[in-house]
Amino acid sequence: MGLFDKLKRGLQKTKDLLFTDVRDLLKAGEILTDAKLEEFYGRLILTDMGVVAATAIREELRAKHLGRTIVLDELWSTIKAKLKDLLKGGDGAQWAAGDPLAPLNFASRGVTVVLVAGVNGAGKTTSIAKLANLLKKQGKSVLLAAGDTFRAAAVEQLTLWSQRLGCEIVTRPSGSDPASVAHVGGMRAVEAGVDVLIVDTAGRLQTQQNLMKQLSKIRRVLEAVIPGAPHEVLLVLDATTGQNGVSQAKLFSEAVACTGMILAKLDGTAKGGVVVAIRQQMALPVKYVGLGEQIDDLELFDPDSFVEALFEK
Ligand SMILES: Nc1nc2c(ncn2[C@@H]2O[C@H](COP(=O)(O)OP(=O)(O)O)[C@@H](O)[C@H]2O)c(=O)[nH]1
Ligand SMILES: [Mg+2]
Repeated sequence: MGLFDKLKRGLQKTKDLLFTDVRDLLKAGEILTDAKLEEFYGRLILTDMGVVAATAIREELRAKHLGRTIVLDELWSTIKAKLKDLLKGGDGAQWAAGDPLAPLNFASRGVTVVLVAGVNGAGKTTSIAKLANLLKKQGKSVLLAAGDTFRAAAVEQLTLWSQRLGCEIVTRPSGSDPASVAHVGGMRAVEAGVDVLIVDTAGRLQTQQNLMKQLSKIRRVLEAVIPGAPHEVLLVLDATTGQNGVSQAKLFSEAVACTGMILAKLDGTAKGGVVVAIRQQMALPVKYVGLGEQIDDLELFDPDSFVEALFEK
């Protein structure tokens, strides 16, 4: 299956929400009324794209099409253009769709360190496996560090992925200081001369403050071993939490300086519009989206492909 088809399939629930019965609402040949616009606005809101984005789309439709005969293709192209605008934002954080590693900031020389953070269950460990797979497919060697020592199962889970991927992993017994895992991981990465070290972290500790402290300690340790590290700090957000996830992510990124986001489980939600809300409400670019539980189910986030996939039948 091509990447675009995968994205389309991953967005199916969001597409269903947006377009089921929409042809009864917006019938070709009828006049576009205020009432129809309001109802369509309601659909947009349900996708969790946020009031600001949904209002911007409604107003664009109003300006261009209100009181006119509905031509569906024209409506869709107005919406698509506006959505692309909203997703691209002002900072030009977008990447050529062809290169899956384009969003990553690589070290100019030596080991590139990617630190992965996010709440428990967001999809961190799975996303790490997927990212390692992407990297390996592009010819990069990868070392994993099992920094979620809070739960024994987390270490086992990443170990299983490492075996499937055929890449080395650094672990410590559960309960160990995750900063020591980061330290050993950094040392081993340099010694082995790998291209990329990916460090997993815990998503839950006794308190949020403990968690944030732990993350900053891991950062400091990595930096001490490898100058300039971590080169990427990716925040993993669970798309199924929709708008709630955005506020959670804000808290997180205030505590640890993040460089980008992975939006996991986009396939499991009709709230795919949350990508737009994130773009509107956070300075952090969405770099990848998760579209399933398998190793190949991670895609670079590209606004144009995203919007086209959302509107393609
Ligand atoms: N459908 C779907 N499930 C996912 C995706 N990413 C992760 N998951 C599932 O979400 C659950 C939690 O993932 P995990 O990586 O363990 O989260 P962590 O606690 O943040 O490390 C697991 O059952 C994963 O298989 C995704 O993109 N799509
Ligand atoms: Mg995990």
